[in-house]
Amino acid sequence: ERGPTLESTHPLALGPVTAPPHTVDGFVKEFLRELNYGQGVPLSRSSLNDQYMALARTVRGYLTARWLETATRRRQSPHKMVGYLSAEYLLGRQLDNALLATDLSAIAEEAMKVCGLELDALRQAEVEPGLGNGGLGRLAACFIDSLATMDAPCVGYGIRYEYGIFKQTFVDGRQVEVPDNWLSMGGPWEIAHPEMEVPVHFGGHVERATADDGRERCTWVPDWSVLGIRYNVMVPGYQNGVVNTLRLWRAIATRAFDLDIFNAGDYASAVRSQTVAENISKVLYPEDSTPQGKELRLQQQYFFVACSIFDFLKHTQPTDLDVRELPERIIFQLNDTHPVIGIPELMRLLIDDYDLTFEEAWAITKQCFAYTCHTLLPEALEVWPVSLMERLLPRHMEIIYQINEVFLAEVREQFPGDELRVRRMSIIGDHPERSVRMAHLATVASVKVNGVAELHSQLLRDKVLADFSEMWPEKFTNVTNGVTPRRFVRQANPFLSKLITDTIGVGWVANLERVRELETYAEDPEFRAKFREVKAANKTRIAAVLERRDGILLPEDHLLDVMVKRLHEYKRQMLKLLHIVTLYEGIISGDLDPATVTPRTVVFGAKAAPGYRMAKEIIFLINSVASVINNDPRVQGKLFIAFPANYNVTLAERLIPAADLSEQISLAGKEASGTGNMKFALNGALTIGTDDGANVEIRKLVGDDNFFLFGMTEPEVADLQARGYRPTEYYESNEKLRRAINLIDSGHFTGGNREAASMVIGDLLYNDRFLVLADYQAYLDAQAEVEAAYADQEAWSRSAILNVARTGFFSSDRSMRDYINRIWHIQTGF
Ligand code: 4GP
Repeated sequence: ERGPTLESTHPLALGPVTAPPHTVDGFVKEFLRELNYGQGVPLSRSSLNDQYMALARTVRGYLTARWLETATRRRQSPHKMVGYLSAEYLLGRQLDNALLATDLSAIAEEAMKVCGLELDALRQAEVEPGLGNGGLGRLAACFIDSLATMDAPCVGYGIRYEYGIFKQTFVDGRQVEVPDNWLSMGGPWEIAHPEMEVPVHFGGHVERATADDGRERCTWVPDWSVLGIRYNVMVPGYQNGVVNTLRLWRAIATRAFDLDIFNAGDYASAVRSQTVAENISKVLYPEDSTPQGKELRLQQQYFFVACSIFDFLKHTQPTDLDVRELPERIIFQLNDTHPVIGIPELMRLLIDDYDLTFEEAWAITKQCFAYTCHTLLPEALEVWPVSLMERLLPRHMEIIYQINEVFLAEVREQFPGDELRVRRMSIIGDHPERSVRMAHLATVASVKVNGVAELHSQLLRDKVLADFSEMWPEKFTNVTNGVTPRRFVRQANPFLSKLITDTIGVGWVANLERVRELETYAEDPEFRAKFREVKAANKTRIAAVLERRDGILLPEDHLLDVMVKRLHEYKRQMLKLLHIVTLYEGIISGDLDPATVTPRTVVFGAKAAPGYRMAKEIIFLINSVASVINNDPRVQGKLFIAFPANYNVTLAERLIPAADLSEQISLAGKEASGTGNMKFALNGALTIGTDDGANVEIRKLVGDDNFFLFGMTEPEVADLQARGYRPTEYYESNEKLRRAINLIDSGHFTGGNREAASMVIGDLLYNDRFLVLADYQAYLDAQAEVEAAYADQEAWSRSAILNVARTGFFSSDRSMRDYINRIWHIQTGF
């Protein structure tokens, strides 16, 4: 970064000061200093929040020294870097991760003891920054963790939402959303730079004039603006001394803007304009996989990419940067279509500010972006009405038209006479209204387009973006998702981590493929016994967490069957619920001898988008079924359902290590990848799953014997739908299914109120877009296999160990290596 140059020759002015000493004494001193001078309280009068803030700041101090070093080193030797553009980062708690990265956990624990405090209590005081919805946001957080661990030059760019993903509560079994004011207690992990403001403009019109050289020049005359304020969050690598940056933008009103109105004497309006500006970074849209096309959302998207690109060009690069060299300096990775407006933004800057021709700018821009798609649902591909785009970003709309013109000329040249194809591929769609198809724009402008699991990438090529892959086959590639082993094994599962380290040494944390060395231990009865002890300890731990957090009393010694993910019809929580109701109905009707039933606790965790009616009805139904089953003495000791509210990263970290069975039961061809599936397997749960997303790769790696596969394949699904799917046929021909559905429909779970489940049941019987009924019997059969397998604990443990040993592939370090080698072509470790 450029900043003022100081003349001082004092050695401390020249470079970063060294980190405080890695000793208990050193840590205590730093901690007390933060408490006294930072929080302004003596230890004896400090609150829990004071102590947490001081502890966080202490750890941040250790990070800062490394952060400055990393930045200095990168500045001295500028190489091509990655700008990871993502509207979401679902970070989870920071403290533990920072302690692990700096190898300070033991020291901090000791130091807190010296101060009469308990590290664990302070850990609990942290509010997790939920700046994301689900898979896509959590993936971004895993990726930046891995990039730091690999010492890769990367800045993550995003939005500093004042309110993250809502807090879910249940009132009479129904989801009620509460705002997530995560910053209310102070944000110790960020460093604000209010002086680094970036102007971002909206609205207005475009003026054109012919310059002396005969070329037309455009000037965008916007009619309102906001400022982007920079917040830096440190992203530590794992015990390698590297700290990268996550740069989040907050919107505030421009001072000039306020002043004009204020001078005109309208104080109220001046304040109102401030509100309009600040709304932009106020709240995360709580949609997952389904964009809802709100104007504020487009404002957010443009706001953060405009800030980020400006920041890169004006602050990260040397002043004499020749923009023609941009492709050697930067690759912007588009995390889904949310940041795609960055493409016309870079074009605009190159043409209007750097005075390049359209052709020159296009040649550069096309080398500076790569696009990751995260979906297969056609309705999830973002489109923006042309009318909105023209009103909010008139210059960008013109540029998009120009890009489209050049692109469609290319299509016509390659496929002469095929106007249908031209219409299909156009960046501008006509139905139901004229709109910009962001996925098309992204594909046209990117060096590479990738899906997030093999099957997903294949379906992108064959279906969603088939015309594009025909035109540019080499543009399409796959990078299978991954998860960070630091957070999701090392931190989340200390018992398993210790067992692994005791067995194969420490190297696995930064080189997860090494867990393969555990494979031979699957045959060792002593190791298996230890492995079971780990699982049991994790179950005890989650029981304590759920009791404290939700007042839920988990039964002991049950098979722990877990389905945690966003609530979506395609993910088929209803299939899981039908299985539960079938077991229950079997027992109470006397058809099923309870003695033959494996005692099972099913844990659900799921938020529904607040506007997603059906998803909210399903949540209500799950809660209704849970309250009846949990209170019915006939199934006591056999069946229990827990649905803790507000599933988040923190809960995931406790729950996943305890699970025996991982539910990954989406309709084949709908789940792009899934990443929860990877976390479960790595923590020794067995998967019951369809041939969908990354399940396919998990099964290939762990082996058929260690995975419960069921359900239709994607081609079978397509075939059934083409033939005409009639769910009632399944209802009529399958007695168990009929009885389960009838029991729900009778009002048994809803206090006799039949209406209460009618929306869900009606949809299952007469629509069932995601073929729940068609896969029901196969799912029951697979669950019977689960029970049989679980009865042999030795064999089960063997399979669970093999799941851990064979899934090292799913480290996000490997995903990052794939991006680096095949998409970004950047160097690490310089
Ligand atoms: C999710 C996909 O649904 C999930 O399959 C995938 O694993 C994840 O992205 C990361 O690639 N999509 C979203 C979203 O979270 O908001 O579209």
